[in-house]
Amino acid sequence: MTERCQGDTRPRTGPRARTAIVLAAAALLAATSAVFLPGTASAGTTLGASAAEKGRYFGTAVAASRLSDGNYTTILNREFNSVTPENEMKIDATEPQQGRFSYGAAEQIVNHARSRGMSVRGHTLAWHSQQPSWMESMSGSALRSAMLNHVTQVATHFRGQVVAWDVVNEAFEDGSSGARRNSNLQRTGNDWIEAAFRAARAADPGAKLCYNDYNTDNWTHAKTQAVYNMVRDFKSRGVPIDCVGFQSHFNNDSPYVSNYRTTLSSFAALGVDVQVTELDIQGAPAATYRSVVEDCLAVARCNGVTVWGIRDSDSWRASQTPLLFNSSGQKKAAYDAVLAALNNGTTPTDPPTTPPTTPPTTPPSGSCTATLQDSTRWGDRFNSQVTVSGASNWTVVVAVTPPQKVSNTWNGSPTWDSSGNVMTMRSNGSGNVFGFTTMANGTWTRPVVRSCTAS
Ligand code: 9MR
Repeated sequence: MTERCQGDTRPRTGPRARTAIVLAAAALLAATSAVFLPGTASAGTTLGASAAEKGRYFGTAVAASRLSDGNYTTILNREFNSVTPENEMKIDATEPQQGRFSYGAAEQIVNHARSRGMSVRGHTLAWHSQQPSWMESMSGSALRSAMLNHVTQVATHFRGQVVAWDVVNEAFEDGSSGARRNSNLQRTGNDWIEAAFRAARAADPGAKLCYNDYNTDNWTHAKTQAVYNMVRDFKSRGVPIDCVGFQSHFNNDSPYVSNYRTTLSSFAALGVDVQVTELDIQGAPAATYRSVVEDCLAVARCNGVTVWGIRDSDSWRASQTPLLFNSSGQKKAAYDAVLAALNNGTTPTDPPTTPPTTPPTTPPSGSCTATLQDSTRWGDRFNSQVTVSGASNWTVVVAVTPPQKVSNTWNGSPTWDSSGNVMTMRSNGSGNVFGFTTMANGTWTRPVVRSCTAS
């Protein structure tokens, strides 16, 4: 089904028109089910575009200091559609002195990402590590207040710009205890984690709020079970948690295990999204990278994968050469495996949903033509693809229906109006086809192309 921004496609009324509408609806169903078939979507050629076609993002950690490295930014801009500041949003970076906030390096990354249509994961608001010295030396109610103020200030500052926050990071012990990590934050009271989530929700109600940790990949491990029990408890008591991040730093001491998919799906079954947030694998074995991506694609609520750096030389574990690009920026075998996994990934089986219901509308004519096409659908979101003809330097305005939200875009540079419902997409040299993912939030109305103008 297509919707064009030129030509009269308004629905007619009356009995003949109703027959036409029934026939059109049947055609829509046929067309919609056709796009569900695995392999019918055109294969993407970059990690971000291929992940987006599966309704996911593919992200990387980014260091602000590397944005001046042309080799680095070329790969970043070409391959990724999500970024996580590697250190620039941590507590020591954003509040180096109590009450004095410093956002410059974080904003550099956020602006780089958002001006290119990439989404941003915020990392991290409350953590026992990388605390500024003033916080390290605090305790009790003063620390609790300082922590909550930090969460509030930082989440408010980046409100609307960060799609998901790692609200709390690494709050559980390693080993078999299943206990909370003994930290200055933990010693302020066991409810510090939920207090942080509530403060984050109040500060940025639109952001997804995640708990993030490492060594939580193996379903049988005590730490995994302890985090699972906390999330189940939070969900049962209405603590505002939306997602769980699995760092997934795999190495010989902490290897990938085949029950990883069980871990992801078990957490998802609690009613949270799951995300692979800091993936790197010692030696970058292609088969293991492929398995991780396949596991994510197999879980409907796994909405993205982030690798912890671009080139091996960018990694916090550079000597383990754990990433997808070598130190010269060339693609490794693991890159090919990930791309293949993204392109061959199957669409998860979700509850059946009804197709979009709005009849096509006639937008004002512009100096180019933009055709919107339905693409893959999931239980909570759907993709649309827009093909532009008549211009190479184009601007297309697309509107979604509240409470829908665009969560992801590819092959264009988007900006939004203040409501967040009207997206202006500009060509960015990636060709004349762009796409986006819409979170349905219960409304399956097809997005509307409002205009196409050439410049
Ligand atoms: O990659 C980060 C490295 O540059 C920092 O020196 C280090 C300091 O703690 O943090 C690294 O990122 C960590 C992330 O924030 C949380 N999970 C573990 C990551 C690797 O240590």
